[in-house]
Amino acid sequence: MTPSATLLTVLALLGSPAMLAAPDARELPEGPSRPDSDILLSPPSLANISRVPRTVEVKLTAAETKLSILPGKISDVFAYNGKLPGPTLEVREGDRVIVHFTNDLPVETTVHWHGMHLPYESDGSPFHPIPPGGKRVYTFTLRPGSAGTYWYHPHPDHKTGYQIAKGLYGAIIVRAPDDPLPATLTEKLLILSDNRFQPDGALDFPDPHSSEGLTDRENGRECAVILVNGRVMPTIDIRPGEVQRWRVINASAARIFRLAIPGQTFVQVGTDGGLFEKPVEMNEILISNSERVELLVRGSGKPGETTVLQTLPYDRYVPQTRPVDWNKPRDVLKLRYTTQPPAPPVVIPAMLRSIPAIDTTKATVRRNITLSAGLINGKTMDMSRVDVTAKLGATEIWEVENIVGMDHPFHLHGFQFQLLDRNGVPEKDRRWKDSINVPKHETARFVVRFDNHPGLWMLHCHILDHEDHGMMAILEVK
Ligand SMILES: [Cu+2]
Repeated sequence: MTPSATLLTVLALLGSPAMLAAPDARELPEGPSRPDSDILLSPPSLANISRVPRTVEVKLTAAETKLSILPGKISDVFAYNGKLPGPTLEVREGDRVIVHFTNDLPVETTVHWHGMHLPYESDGSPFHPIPPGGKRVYTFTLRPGSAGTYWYHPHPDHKTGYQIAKGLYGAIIVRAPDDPLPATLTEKLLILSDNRFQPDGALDFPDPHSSEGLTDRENGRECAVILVNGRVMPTIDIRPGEVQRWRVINASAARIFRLAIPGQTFVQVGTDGGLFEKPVEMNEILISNSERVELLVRGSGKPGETTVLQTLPYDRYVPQTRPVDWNKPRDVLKLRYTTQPPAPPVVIPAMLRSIPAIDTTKATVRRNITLSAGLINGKTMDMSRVDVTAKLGATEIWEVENIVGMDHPFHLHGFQFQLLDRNGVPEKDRRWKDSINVPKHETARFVVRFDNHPGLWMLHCHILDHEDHGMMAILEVK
């Protein structure tokens, strides 16, 4: 493609040339009088203690602590290294990662590296619980092409939802040596979640037999207070004309976010397993539980104006337990346009990278995975039962069918896959995914290659209450 063709495509995506802009290479200075208590803060990065080249060695401890989530209130939480969200694991393709994990919680836990292609022993699945006071070393190497946004969270049997709700979740950012997006773009990490509080600030977990508890069991624990990086309604400053790169993670137990900024579009550039081949302009972004998206957000407002990032109504529910206010948009964060002069234009490449197709003609097995109310293929999870056996090296096509009237976000551990079609309608673009929403009464088909890493891998619904009640099965690759 010629350079002018590239530029034209970008203009078509992003609007008029005047609206294309990037910030200065440096972070914008904070004004001395600005109250920054409501500014979106990124979690700190984990410190690398290794001196070996291409090795990232970090220490991670889960422990009870007290933190303020609601302004003026203190909550008893679980936190990684005392932070909520936990510190970000920032690594590069090709790096060897060594995590020295300590469980200082009063309960058993694990750390699952969501979306990572890694050895079975380092997956942090329920097969490798760490008792209170216990330690475990997780090791894995990031393969070429894996740059993207991932996350880590506990995955103990039956207790994942509780431990994530208590505060255990953090981001993983894998960087590429040849990232095609301009390095000058201001990058923001947005870890979306929600929670429920008692008047004194304590986290609220209802009696499972109460009506609220039974609704949580059905819908998943969807909560009224929406959090971004553990804070309520933070502010992102954006310079008029600036283009920011947002990495967004849905870490909530059950809330599906349908993100929109009134009157403007996003340019989506990536998802679970990294960048798309080509940017796609989107009016809104649906991000189900455990999915990630990478977005370019353009500062299209005037100096001094504000707007909001919203989550629009999305009906994932059965009618009986649909929340009364489900059809109301909710504000997620405030976007505030600075009074600086407009940022100079920036060009976004029309082609981001090439994603090699998994060859579907090599598929030797076709499987049907049926999702129903709390069940996968009609069964609840049994740790001593292997549900699906796949040959190491095999290419398989999986058809995941949701036969009930509620959405179920489906996640496969250990292996990124490529979605082929939904309800028989082919996917237009090739993308690496580890989690997909399967809406009520819909079917999604994907191709996956079990190219490496024999072992026992989980496949499950990522509504955490469903998962914890057994909506999970075991794949053995051998
Ligand atoms: Cu489910």
